[in-house]
Amino acid sequence: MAVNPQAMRSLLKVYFIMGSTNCCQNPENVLQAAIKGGITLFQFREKGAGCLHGKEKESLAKKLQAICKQSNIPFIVNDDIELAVKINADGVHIGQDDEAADVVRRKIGSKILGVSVHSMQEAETAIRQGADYIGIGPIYPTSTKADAKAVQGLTFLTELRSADIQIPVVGIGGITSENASPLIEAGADGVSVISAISQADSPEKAAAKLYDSVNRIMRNA
Ligand code: TZP
Ligand code: MG
Repeated sequence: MAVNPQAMRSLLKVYFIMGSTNCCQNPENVLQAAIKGGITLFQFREKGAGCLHGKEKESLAKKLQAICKQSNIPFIVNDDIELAVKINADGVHIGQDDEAADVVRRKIGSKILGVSVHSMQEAETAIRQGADYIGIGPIYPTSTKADAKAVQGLTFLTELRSADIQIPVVGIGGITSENASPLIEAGADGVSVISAISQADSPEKAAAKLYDSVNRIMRNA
């Protein structure tokens, strides 16, 4: 763990994830609007059919990183540890098919490390190996990730919190401002979304609505 858990929890509130293939408009404009709307963390996830590679990927990463920097929004890179280190990103997010979390931790030093997990055992391993937060999902049905695992609803999140696992947790998959509240009530520290913001007519309004729905529950907690 490299980041103070309380600071990590507030960064996870509205965690926007996106790459060029998720946007119907210019990704830079989408990110700028999302930041205006109140996102708290950003992950560059350049994946899927038609995604950018090599220099083009790096160039988009740097542009989005610069936008985040202007607003003090930490910039996380999905999977590509080499890119994250090269451009000095604020962190990386890895899945179970990537390198082990302890290997990644050694490569990135004190940068933020997020790990996707789908079971108690994966969660315990991620924690032991130095994750700052874990991502769980898909919570609801999603069409954004073709190879997403089975929808888990709130079952796994509830199991984690009942076992008194305190690591910062963010949910992912099919989350919108309409269905975000139960997740926070069940113990998630925030929501991560792709399409709810990237495909919205107004990414700014979509981000603001998500922020409101998360914050409303947190104030009552
Ligand atoms: N991992 C599990 S579901 C998912 C990822 C990356 C996609 C989430 O996208 P959306 O559009 O917010 O459902
Ligand atoms: Mg991955």
